[in-house]
Amino acid sequence: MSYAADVNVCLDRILESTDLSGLTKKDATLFTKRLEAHFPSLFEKYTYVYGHQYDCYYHLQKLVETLRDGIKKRKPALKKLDENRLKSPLWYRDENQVGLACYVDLMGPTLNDLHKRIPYYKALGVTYLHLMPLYDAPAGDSDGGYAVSDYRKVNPILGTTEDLEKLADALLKEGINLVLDFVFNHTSDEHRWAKAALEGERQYQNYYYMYDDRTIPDQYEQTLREIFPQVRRGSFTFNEQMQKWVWTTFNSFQWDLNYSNPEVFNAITSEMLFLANIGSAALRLDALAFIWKEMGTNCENQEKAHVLIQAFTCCLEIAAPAVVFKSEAIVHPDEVNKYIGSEECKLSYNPLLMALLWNSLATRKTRLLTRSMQKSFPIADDCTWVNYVRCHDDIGWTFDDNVAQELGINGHDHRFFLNQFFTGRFEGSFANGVPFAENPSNGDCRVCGSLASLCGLESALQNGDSKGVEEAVSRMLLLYGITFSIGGIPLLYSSDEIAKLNDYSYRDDETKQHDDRWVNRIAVTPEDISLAMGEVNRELSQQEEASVNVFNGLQRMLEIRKNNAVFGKAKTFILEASNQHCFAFLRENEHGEKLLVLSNFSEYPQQVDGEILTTLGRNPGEDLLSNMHFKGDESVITLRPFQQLWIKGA
Ligand code: OTU
Repeated sequence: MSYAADVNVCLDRILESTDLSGLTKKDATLFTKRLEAHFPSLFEKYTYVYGHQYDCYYHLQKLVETLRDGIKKRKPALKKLDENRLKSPLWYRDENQVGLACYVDLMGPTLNDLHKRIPYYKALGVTYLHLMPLYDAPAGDSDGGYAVSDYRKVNPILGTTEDLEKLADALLKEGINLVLDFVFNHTSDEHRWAKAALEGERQYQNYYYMYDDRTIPDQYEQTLREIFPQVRRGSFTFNEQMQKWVWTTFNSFQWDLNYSNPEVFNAITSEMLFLANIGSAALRLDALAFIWKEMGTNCENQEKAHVLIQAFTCCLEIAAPAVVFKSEAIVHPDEVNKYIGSEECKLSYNPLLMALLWNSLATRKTRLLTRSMQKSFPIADDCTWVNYVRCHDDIGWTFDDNVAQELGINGHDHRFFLNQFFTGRFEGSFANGVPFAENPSNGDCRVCGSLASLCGLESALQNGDSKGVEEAVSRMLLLYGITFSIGGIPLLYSSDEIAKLNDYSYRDDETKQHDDRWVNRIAVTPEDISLAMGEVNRELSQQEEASVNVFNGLQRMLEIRKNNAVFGKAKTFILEASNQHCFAFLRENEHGEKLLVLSNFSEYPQQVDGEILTTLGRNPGEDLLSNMHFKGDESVITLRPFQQLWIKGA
């Protein structure tokens, strides 16, 4: 019997014994149709990972029931959205898209308060709102919400699940998509599965990785990387109550889920569909690189991690096709790209661009940025980057050492330099960053800090250096300007859009002081918002003025982006700028529209050979940012310090 026939027989059998009587006739038809289309692929992935287990088909049957329940609970409005998205699936490549990531408590403080912030989101043109993890979590330290105790319950401090659904509806009416975290590599040690495990229930102990002694943990640890070495060495935590070692890649209270157990896959799928059914347009796959463990490897980016994510994608396609995955793989660039694809994650953070934008600010050079983007920026046409400059985490220097080597840069030494530079230890540095996760064994570290503080605003204000303030503002606009124009969804990180400085108050908070990432998790108050929206009529301080200038600058650029299709579905070609301080790329869409972006990363004027204008064809047009016109016969183009040009072909 052929393989295809096998799958069909399997589906027929499953359907025979699946009760669809709880579904409306329409839903039952829809469900069967979608299963016919996507079950073969789901079957292939699922049996690839679990096929050797005697009860694989039992779990597959259960999974189909979970998907059925997902469809059953999906609201009519979301089913309508499914239909529309299936008709025009590439919404995320639109020039209209602008993202914002924020913490509910730091901008609310509750979900209900966020309704009042919608005008602010609209002023920035936000269409994609990522609310940082808002689920029930342990009191005190919960890794900023990334230790989830209940996926179906909103943290009571922030509101209720009904509040969240109401907000999702209100946002959708304003054309803003809600994006939620799917923290599926681990749960908190207070999740009901963990609690049952603590009570000694074998079934739930098998939801996690648990060992009676150090034999196996020691073997694994020979090849594992330590993620938070400043708080806890190694990747396992001894639990007194169970007398077992538990796998905890991150903090001791975050227990890694055991995906070699199909029951875990099914259970978490049910949680995932709950989040999809709240009305989220995209799910951020937190720490997805870690979900599969393989002895003798670093247990990151394993093949079966990919297969599992593909299986989850099949589940979405069957039960909630409007929802797409966003990959959060902050790993080697080649590995980042492997998560991107229509069968896996349609969206992905772009950590390489992020890290190298900072690198170019520090070195004033663009060779590594140019070479790396030439190699890694191209991805499938039906997928997109989410381009960001800062986020709630630290900055890790995730460039490819081989690419650096080709340019004569030693990766290890260069990372050391970048850490020194951004923590302000390097003489002449403008940055006020804070070291994070310093590894006592090898001296490795990463860097935290707000956009403004890392761009030099903090030190310039302290020194009363107005030129420094101006430069800091220009740096911020330069970095964001590239994320707005290079191709993908630009993602603002809330509080950076108004250039807020590092917030050191976490050092007085016992639950936060050990985790320096809190320095860049900063409140945006109603006063900040009034200031940004131009509602404050008094003389502004130097800092307030910088804040307004950044906000206005970003707003203007985003407006231009929205009004020019070439920022949306268009190819990106990374060019050689003929000046080591400048970065250049060309966008071109299927209608022949072109845009040439030129950026100067140094504090001195720089010239680029006018030849580059020929990439725009015969009639180079005007710079959309300054309205300066180009004839095309210019022998050089001069850029002011930190200037960026968006030259649109005529
Ligand atoms: C993510 O980051 C979150 O963004 C963090 O805030 C969480 O603490 C963590 O997961 C655990 O939930 O190690 O330093 O891609 O770089 O997933 C941040 C690999 C992290 C990791 C990333 C992780």
